[in-house]
Order: sequence, then structure tokens, then C-alpha cells
Amino acid sequence: MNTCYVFATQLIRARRSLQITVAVLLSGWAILSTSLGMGSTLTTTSKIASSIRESQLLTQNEEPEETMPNKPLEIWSAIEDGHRVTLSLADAHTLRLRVGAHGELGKDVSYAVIRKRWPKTDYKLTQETDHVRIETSALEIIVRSQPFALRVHDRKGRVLFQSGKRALSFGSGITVTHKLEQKESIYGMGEVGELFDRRGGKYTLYNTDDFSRNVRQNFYCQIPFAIHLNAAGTRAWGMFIDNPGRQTWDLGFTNPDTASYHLATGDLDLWLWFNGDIRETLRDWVELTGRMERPPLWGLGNQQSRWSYPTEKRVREIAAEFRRRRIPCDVLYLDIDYMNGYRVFTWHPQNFPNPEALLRDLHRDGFRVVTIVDPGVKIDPDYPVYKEFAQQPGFFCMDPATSQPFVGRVWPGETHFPDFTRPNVRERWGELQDQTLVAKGVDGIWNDMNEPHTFDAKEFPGHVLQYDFGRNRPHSEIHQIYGLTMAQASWEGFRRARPDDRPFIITRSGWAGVQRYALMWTGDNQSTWASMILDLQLNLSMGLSGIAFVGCDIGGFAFDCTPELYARWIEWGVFQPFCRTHSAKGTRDQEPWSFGSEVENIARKMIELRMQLLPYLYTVFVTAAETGAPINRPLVYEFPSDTNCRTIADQFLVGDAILVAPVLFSGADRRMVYFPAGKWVHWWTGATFTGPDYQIVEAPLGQPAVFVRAGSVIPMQESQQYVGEKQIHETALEVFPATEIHGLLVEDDGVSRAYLDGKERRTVFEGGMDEKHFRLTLRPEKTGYMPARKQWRIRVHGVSQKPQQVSVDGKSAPVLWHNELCEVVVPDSGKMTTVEIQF
Ligand code: MIG
Repeated sequence: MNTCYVFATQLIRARRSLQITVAVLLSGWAILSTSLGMGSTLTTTSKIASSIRESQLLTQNEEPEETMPNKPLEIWSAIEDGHRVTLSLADAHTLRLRVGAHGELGKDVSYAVIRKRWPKTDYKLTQETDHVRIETSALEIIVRSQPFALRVHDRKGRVLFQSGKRALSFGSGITVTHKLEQKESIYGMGEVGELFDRRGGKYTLYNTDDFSRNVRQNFYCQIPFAIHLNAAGTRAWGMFIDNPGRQTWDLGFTNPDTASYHLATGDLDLWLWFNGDIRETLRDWVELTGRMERPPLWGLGNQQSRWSYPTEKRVREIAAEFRRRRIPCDVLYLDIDYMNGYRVFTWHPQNFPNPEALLRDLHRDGFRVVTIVDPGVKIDPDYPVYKEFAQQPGFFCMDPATSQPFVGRVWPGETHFPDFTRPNVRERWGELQDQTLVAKGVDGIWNDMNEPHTFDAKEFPGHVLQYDFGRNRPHSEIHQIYGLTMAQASWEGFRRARPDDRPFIITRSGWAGVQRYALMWTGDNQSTWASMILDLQLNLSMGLSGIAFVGCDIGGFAFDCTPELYARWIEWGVFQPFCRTHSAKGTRDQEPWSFGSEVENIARKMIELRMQLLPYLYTVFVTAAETGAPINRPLVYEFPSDTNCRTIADQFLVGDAILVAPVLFSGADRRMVYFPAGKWVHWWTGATFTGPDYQIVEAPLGQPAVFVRAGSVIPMQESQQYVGEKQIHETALEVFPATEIHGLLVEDDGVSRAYLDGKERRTVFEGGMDEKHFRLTLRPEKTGYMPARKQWRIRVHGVSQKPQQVSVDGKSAPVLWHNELCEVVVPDSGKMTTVEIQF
């Protein structure tokens, strides 16, 4: 069947008029934007013309279609070696450069960019003799054509970006280059192994499932987004090349002061934004591609997986063992063997005969269950999912050589691959997910193999065709978005099935914007020390790529873990956003109790600590959802001006207050820790360290090097076997004093989306301490949600003098003082409260 025919039938089949409207609009918009491009001559553009365009854009703005956001204002256009080049202004500090691979620009669509509102941006465009000058309130942009060159200054004349004399070259694909400043660092790019500071490396961005776990290989989620940080660490800018084909990034590898980006296929669609520091750059990035949502609170709990718990009986045993041993656990995973012959959306009739009953019982014991779903649909005429999909033209990715759906071998044998770029495939996938899994009680979906991977070749064949907004393009040109669109299908399905709940989707492959739909884990790591080091760096790099909710398989996936490695891994693993132990078929058991009682005790203690830290951790998640800030923060994010921090990827902060420095080598019982400026309090001993400084810190098994930044308030609560086990009546505020003290606690119901309507409680902590006086104010900022808390327990650490007088809102109050700790209990009145201690 020819592909145009597939597209046409698709439109006819689409009974929902929305889809047709959108298709018409798409082509309308393409015409509109082309004519705008042609019309933009190099003469001074008047504000009147620009406001007319604005109003045309506003009409587009009203279209609700998610994949078709309004696009920013085009301000300049030219032809370069026969290729259309346009420059748009998204706002006063954000540019978009588009270059047509084949003459004119292709359709203006994106899988990544979902930002819809672009403020009206005033600008002045002046034609000079050999260039055009564009001024906004934030930038001065100099554009030259033939050859095309671009330079960006701030309003003080400092150069922010310069392309060099010839920015574009064409050959097989498009290459764009620019100059690198001296000592400029580069971060982000998703799941790319060393170098953590990407500068000096050459990288191919093309998602792959490569079991070898070479530190320099391609992993499952590579994102053409980067943060450039200047030498002083004071200024940063962001860039994104919105092209889901194969890209090669040379970041000062071939030529130390030049970066070049080669696109094998498709148009260049380069976003550049210059808006402050590393935080603002990342915030703008999630503004462009979408924020993660608040996950369900249980998603922060401890999770246990294995490939596979093969029978219902084994799953029940594992669940019982967690409860019997009093090791907190919130989530159990069912890997591929729960299915019937690996057919997606089925259950194994003998091994999982009654999933509803199993899930009901597990829920009663406080467990949530996440099932794996792979993309490959088994070719089997007796299998309803296959039959249905095969009957729908275009539901599977098409092999143009045979005009039949492409066949690839995966776990079920020969399979076809759904084309998730089609909205109706995503919709049907979501319905099946609901009917066979979610409606039976499954709480979350785990998307695997979605690079996509087949057993036949290292790469999914590039010539296979996908719908791709009606463009019917070869897979290789949109390879990067297979995992993203599968996660989207899962998320959309979940949202429709349970509109009031928060979806819990985990995906192995992804791309720019995947944070809107899913959390990510680092895939098939290994039970080796080297893999653990790599995983930590991957987590941190993902955090600097807009994907805050990440984690690696604790203990490692492939090979047999050792007791020491498991202990060292869980010691920092519990500080990851995603805290799950998982291991491969054929490896030894890898539950927290599988390595003897010493390791079991360490695991329990660390998991309990995570459960105690839940109020703090959740607040850090909320901040990530709102601002794109990583949850596990590399030191450079918090201390960008400290040059020592620029390449540190073997220690990290959780939020801004907790510093974790894992032991990453066998036999070590201490390690060197870098302390950035400030005072740092050792979690277990209370010893203080003053930065900036490198120090050797003792870290015997079971006592990992964890520190709190002085001046922080860490909200904590008692441990539970699972989130929601108990009504929590008391929140402890662990205060590590300094001249200034700050902290935040965000609470909501942890399951619904009511927080979007203000149903949350936000408490700000502020205070300070000097030799004579301690003060802490608890100030509720939002009070739309009432937690079960009755009282706060304020615990001030490091108090060596006896408290003389304690008052709460001016009235004298009792105090406990022991081991340099001052404890004051304060009822939670829901109103502002101030605690003062005189020494
Ligand atoms: O080819 O489902 O990364 O977590 O246990 C291996 C079996 C397929 C790879 C995933 C891993 C999972 C495994 N899967």
C-alpha cells in the first residue's frame, strides 16, 4: 500500500472533525509562514507590520492542538546557497534560526516544543551596508548573509554568541558552527557518558540500546540541548536543535575553539536563548519543552523490581518479605514474564491467572504495581491486539520495500512496531493499556525497548516509514522521538483513564520534552563499580537536561552484585529521585536482604532515611516541576562561579541543602569530598566542614558521607513501610543554623491534581542565629490543603550553649536540650509562628 494512500485513508477514517481541522490548519499555516518569510525583505521592518503578524499569530494561538503550538514571530529571511534561512524572535532574549534542508523550509511542527505563548516583543531592525541589526530590550543581533553569519551581544555590547564568518555549510546534511569562548563549559545533552563537561568531545546523538555499557557509547536518551556556561560561571545560554534525526556534535574536539553541529537529515531548527545564569537557562528550557508534573507521592517511595518475578506466588512472597523484614517498599514491578508469550496487553494465564485479585491484595498491603509494556506487537493471527492493529492502515511502521508493516524480532518473536506518531495509534494504545492493565488495578506503566530496539540489527532500520505529522518520513529522520511518543501514548492513556490522578510512567528511551510524560531510568547498567560511577554521572547530566526525575537500577542490572557493592549503591541510591533496585534474569537475587544481615541492615536504615526525608524530597520535586531545577543537582548548578565544581560528577546535592559524596570504589572506607563555600554539617556525626576546601572524610560501610548545608531547614517525618501507611501528626524541622536560615515545605494530597487549583500547603521557614539568639519563623504561604499534622518539632542542631529562654510567638515555652540539640514543640495552628531562643 502506498504511503500517500495510507495518509488519505487516515484522514477519511478520522471521524473526529478536530483532526481534519488541524490538518487543514497545518497546511494553511505552512502557506502563511512561507509567505511571511518571502515578505520579510532586508529593509527596516515597521512596527505596524509586526503587529499585524502578531494578530495573525494570535489566531493560531487559539488552536488547542498540542502538537501544533503557535510559533514565534519571524523577523528576517534570506536564501543561502539555495536554502531558505529565517530568523524568528520568540521573546526579547530568544532566537530561532531555521534553515531548509531542501530549499524552502519544511512544515513547522515539533515533537519537543510545546510552549504556546510568546509575548509581544518590540524590536528594531536596521539595514546596514553589509548586515542587518536587530535590537530587542535584551539583545543586539547582527545577521549577515552570503555567507550567513550571526552574532549576538547583550545591551552592554558583550558578545554572547558568534558564529564566525561562515555559520552554515551544506553537503550531506547541514552543518552549523560557532565559536567557543575560552574556558566555556557545556552541559546537558541527556544520557551521554563522560565528559560531564561536554567541551572537548565529539558525540553522535542517536538513541541506542547497547548492552556493552561503554562509558562513551550511545545510550537511550540523547538530547540536542546544551547549556553553555562562561568562564566566570556568571552567564549561561541555552541551545536546542529541534531535529530528531541523527546529529553529530563536535564541541571543540576537532578545533578547540569551535563547536559544530552536523544534521544528517532534515531542516535545521536552532533555538538560542540568552537569559541569565544556568538556572534561568534550564528554566527557559522546560518552559519551551514542558515541565514534569508532580508525581504521585508513592512514586518517591522505595521500589523493587527483577527480571522477572515470574509468578504471582513469587510476587506475593517478595511483598510479604518486605513487610516481614520491615523494609519500606512502595512499588513492585512486573517485568515481561507477566505477559502471555510476551504479547503486550495480556496476562500469563497460568502464572498470573487472576491479576485483579493479586493487585487488590497487594494494594491492601500498601504496594503499588507497575507493569512493563514493550512496543513490539507479536505477529499472531489469534492475538486480538495484533489483529486489530494489522487491520488499521498505518497503525504499524511501514516497510516501503514490501509495502507491509515492518517486521522485527524482539521478545515475542516476530513483531510489528506501532507508529506512535499517529494520534489515533496513541489513543488506541492508551485504551488497551487502560482495559488490560490500569482498569485491573495497575498503578503505573514501564515503557522499555523503545529506542526502539530489535534483536536483528543494532539500529532500527532507518528506511521504515512513519506518519510524522503526515510527512511520511523515514524512521531515521525522526528516530529520536520513538520513545518520546510511546511515553506520550502511555501518559495520554493514563490521563484519560484516570483524569484526576497523577500518571506514573517510566520510560527507557526519550528525547527533548520527555519530562512531560515520564521519568527515566538509565537502562541496562551493570553490577560493577565502573557502571555505578557512570550511572551517577548520567543522572546528573539528565538533571541538567530538563529531566529531573531519574535514577539507575540500584545494585546494577547485568551480572551478580556483591554485598559491598549493593551496600555502597543503596547508600547513595536512596538519594536519587527514582529509587529502585532491579536486576537481570540469570543473576543472583538482589533484594535488600539477599546479601546477609549486615547489608540488609544498611539497606533498611538508608531506605528508612529516605522515608523520613519524604517531606524534604517532595518539596524538591515540586521545585523541579515548577522551575526545571534538577532534583539531584551537580555542584556546578548550585555553585556555578566556583571553578572547582565545573567537572565534579561524583558527588551531588539533593535540592540545595543535602550534599552526598558516595564511596565509589571497592574497599574504600573514606573519600575525598569537595566542600563548596559555606559550612557543611556531617549527617551522622554533626562534625562541621568549611568550604571551599577538599577534605578526606571517613565513610565506613553504613555511614555514607552526607552533609547538610548550614542555614538549611530539612523537614522530616517518621518512617513508614509505605507512603500513606500512617497519619503523620508531627513534622520535624531539622535546623542546621547559620546567620541566615531558609527552608520550604510543600504539601498536598500526594495523589490528585487538586494542587493545580491551589489545594496545597506551602510553608516558608526563615530565621537566623548568632551567639545570643536563635529565631525561626514558620510562615504559611498557601493554605489550600490541610495535612494531618498537629505539631512541629523544631530541632536546632549544633547548640553548645544552654538555652536560657524560649518563646513561641512571644510566650515562654518548654525546651529540651541534649547532645547539642535543642527541641521545641510547636502546635501547627496553620498560622504564622515564630520560635525564639536566647542563650
Ligand atoms: O532485552 O524486560 O532495560 O530493565 O528487565 C532486555 C527485560 C529487555 C531491558 C530493560 C530491563 C528489563 C529487560 N529489558
